[in-house]
Amino acid sequence: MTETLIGADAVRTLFSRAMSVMYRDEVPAYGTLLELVRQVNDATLAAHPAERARLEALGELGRISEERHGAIRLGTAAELATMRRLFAVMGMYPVGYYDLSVAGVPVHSTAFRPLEDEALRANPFRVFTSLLRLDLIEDEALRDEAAAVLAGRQIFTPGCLALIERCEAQGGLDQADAEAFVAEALETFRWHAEANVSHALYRRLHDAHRLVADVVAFKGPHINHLTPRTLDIDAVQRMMPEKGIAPKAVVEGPPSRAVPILLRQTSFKALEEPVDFIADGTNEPGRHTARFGEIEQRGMALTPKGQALYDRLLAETRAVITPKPDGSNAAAYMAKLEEVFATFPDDLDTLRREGLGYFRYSPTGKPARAVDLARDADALVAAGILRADPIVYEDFLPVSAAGIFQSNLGDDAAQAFVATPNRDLFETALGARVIDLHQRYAEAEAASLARARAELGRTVAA
Ligand code: OOG
Ligand code: NI
Repeated sequence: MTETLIGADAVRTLFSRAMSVMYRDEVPAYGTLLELVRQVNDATLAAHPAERARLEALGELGRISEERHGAIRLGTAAELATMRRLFAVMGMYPVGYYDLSVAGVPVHSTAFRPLEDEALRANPFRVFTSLLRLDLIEDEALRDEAAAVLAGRQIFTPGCLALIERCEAQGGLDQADAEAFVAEALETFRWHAEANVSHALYRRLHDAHRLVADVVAFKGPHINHLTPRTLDIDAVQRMMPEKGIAPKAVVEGPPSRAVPILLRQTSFKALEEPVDFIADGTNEPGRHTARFGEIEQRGMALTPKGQALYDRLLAETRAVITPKPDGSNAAAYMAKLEEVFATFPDDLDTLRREGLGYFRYSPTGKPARAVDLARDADALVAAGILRADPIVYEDFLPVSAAGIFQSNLGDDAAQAFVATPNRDLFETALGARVIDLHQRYAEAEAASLARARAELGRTVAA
């Protein structure tokens, strides 16, 4: 029996491909974005043969333009707890806690993603998953009504729940079950044009916060965007209008640099879509704005020290200028961002020696002597005995996520909430602790160094 199980990485790949097909079908503009990304990636690879060779060596060339993440928003603790089990079937685990209340969005979030290098290499697909915080909505009557609507919905099919249980019981799924599981799971992430509430209730939810309406008014947590990887995010941002799609005002995250750090993201603005609201007798037509397409470009993961520097420089930039949703100060914002970030070291050597980024160490092949084994990593790199390659950031950035949320919730002024991170509440809902992201990178770095040293030890002895 067990030898027929196909492994979580394979299930995840079936899932991410099926989601892509479904979403292109649901949101045609997303298909246009994918085409543009492919075009820009091809042109970038043609212009940079060394980068092409590097990606080929990593085995990444074939799926360069495939989706790297998507996002959903859930309504209840029970939904989040079951979603954790659903993602575990695909080898995706909750990493990081993101409090978005600071940015005027009444949710807190995690990202379900693969953990191990090998799994990330096989398919890095992640899902940024937010849980609505009704506790941040002031109107108590509305809060109760919303909670009652959410309590009455079931976002998972019976077939999906049965296959999650089977996977948990036998430690995996075989090919046929995996295909059935993906088909059942898609039902949860599909768009439902029929709302779960009346138009009147939708409007009240919407007035409390657009996001509340997006979560409460529908039958399920429709996937609200997918995100392929681009090799040149500035080019895609520039070219979107030529393809008839409207980009958000600015690229989120750090500016363009010689050594990319963390994560840069941009999206096209969410589309207005027809919705049928519940009415006595007949349906009442209306509209809702939620779904969009995004692109991402990832760089090096930063240590807590590097992350603190990033946070400080971003805050410094935004204290002077914050991007306006209409794009009118976009160029001035990007110029200021570059100016302020000029103090962030931008070469691998300095980033490593100052402890700002995480690195993966490996022997260069240059023979080491017995005395070398006692030297620290920096000395071994300086001596040409070890090489240090940056570790890619696999997670998200709260300020960027808030920017993505805001630009896709309509461009009204951001609502203010008191910042009330509540990780305990989130973890109680999840039914598990979220994994510490810095710890993952630190462990990966330490493990690579231990392996590299062991290898040097063997060559010295030999
Ligand atoms: C999630 C927004 C966050 C990202 O890439 O930072 C996100 C949402 O809009 O639900 O996906
Ligand atoms: Ni996203």
